[in-house]
Order: sequence, then C-alpha cells, then structure tokens
Amino acid sequence: NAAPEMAEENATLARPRLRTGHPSMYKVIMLNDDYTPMDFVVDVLRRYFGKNAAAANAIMLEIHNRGSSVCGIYTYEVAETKVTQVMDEARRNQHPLQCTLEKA
Ligand code: TYC
Repeated sequence: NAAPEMAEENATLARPRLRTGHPSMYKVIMLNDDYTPMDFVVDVLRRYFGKNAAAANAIMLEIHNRGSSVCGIYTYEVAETKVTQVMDEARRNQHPLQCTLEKA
C-alpha cells in the first residue's frame, strides 16, 4: 500500500497564472429597432452607462439614424453585466431593444 508521502510527492500545487499586460476590452453595442421609445433608450444610457442627458441623446440618435452605436467599452465581466442589465430592463418594459458585446 502507498506510503503516506506519495500523496505529497504527486500533488500538483495550485499556482495562480500571472496575468501580464492589459485585460481585453469589449464594446457594448445597442441596436436600433422600430418600437422602443427614444426616451426609454435615453434613460437606459443615463442609468446603466453613466451618460448625461446630452451624451445620452446623441448616442440614442446615432443608433436611431445609423442602426447601432457603442455605449461604452469595458472589461468582459463589466460589459456582460451591462448587456444583461439592458436586456432585463427592456424585457421588463416589453420593449424589443437589443444590446450586444463585441471585442474592442
Ligand atoms: N428607432 C426608435 C424609435 O423611432 C428609437 C430607438 C433608438 C430604438 C435607439 C432603439 O437602440 C435604439 N422609436
């Protein structure tokens, strides 16, 4: 039977991998649709992306006129959280607003 010290000899010690360089960044992109009210989009941009009224209006209009716009650029986990928050808020209010994430 195995000697007690075998377990220790075979053990792989967990060692955190050193992260070098910067984390990858992700764009949160909101898409246009024909039904979501403009003021709802402006509210979302202010609440979840920290935009003031003027910036939120400009981004909303860019989405409306060009089909989509970048709302912010974040690390993966933060970007994913923003997408979830926007999609949840849209669904709660029964708007078809779509939001996605794209590597920057
Ligand atoms: N196109 C919408 C309207 O005319 C407004 C809108 C803007 C919808 C931005 C979605 O991400 C969006 N009511």
